[in-house]
Amino acid sequence: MKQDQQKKLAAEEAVKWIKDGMVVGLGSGSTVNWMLEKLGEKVQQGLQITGIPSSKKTERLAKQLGIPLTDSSSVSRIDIAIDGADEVDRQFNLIKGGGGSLVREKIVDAHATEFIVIVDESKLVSTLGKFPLPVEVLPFGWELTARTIAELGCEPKIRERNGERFISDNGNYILDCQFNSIQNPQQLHEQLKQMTGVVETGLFVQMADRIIIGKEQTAEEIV
Ligand code: ABF
Repeated sequence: MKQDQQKKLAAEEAVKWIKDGMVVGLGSGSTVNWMLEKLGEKVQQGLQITGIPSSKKTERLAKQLGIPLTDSSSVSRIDIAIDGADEVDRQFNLIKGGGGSLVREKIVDAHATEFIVIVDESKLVSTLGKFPLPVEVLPFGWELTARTIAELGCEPKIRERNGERFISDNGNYILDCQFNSIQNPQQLHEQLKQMTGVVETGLFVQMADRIIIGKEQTAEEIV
């Protein structure tokens, strides 16, 4: 399948940036899963790294693949983080959080010396916002928080999975906020972050150092 092949190409290109001795932030999502497969092969061939998973799903898969792991409390640095995204623009802004792990992803990605994003070409957009922006909120008073967020011009929807309310790895809820077109990602992020009850937004504003896009036959960096 074309999209899967593109994800695989981007993922395998990103693994080339991982060197012996590195502490590696491991993102989440299907593109990252391809990266973990490749990284697992390199570890079997002798690559010495330590991974920090940004979600319980990633932790389970990394363990199955024999990737040595540690947790965030026992490292003083993250050399490189590799993560997926739901939308990327050419100004290196991202929407993330479709998988529900945006808070831990942002912690890992923000503290990495080098943050590399891997996506298939369907994720590249001229303006962020077609993908509903995930916002992690505290459960207490979430309806009031949602009402305040709606005043910014969206209709927040509480995320559910299999008819149940989605609970993040941090025990919070996620509101998916359809803005359609986000003209100023930094401003919107700041407006949301200062709202009582908001934990974090899925806007990763100019955090990425490299964005690798999987195409038909190759993987290319946005420049
Ligand atoms: C994760 O990767 C999430 O932030 C984002 O939603 C997801 C993208 O999923 P996929 O790689 O499966 O398209 O980092």
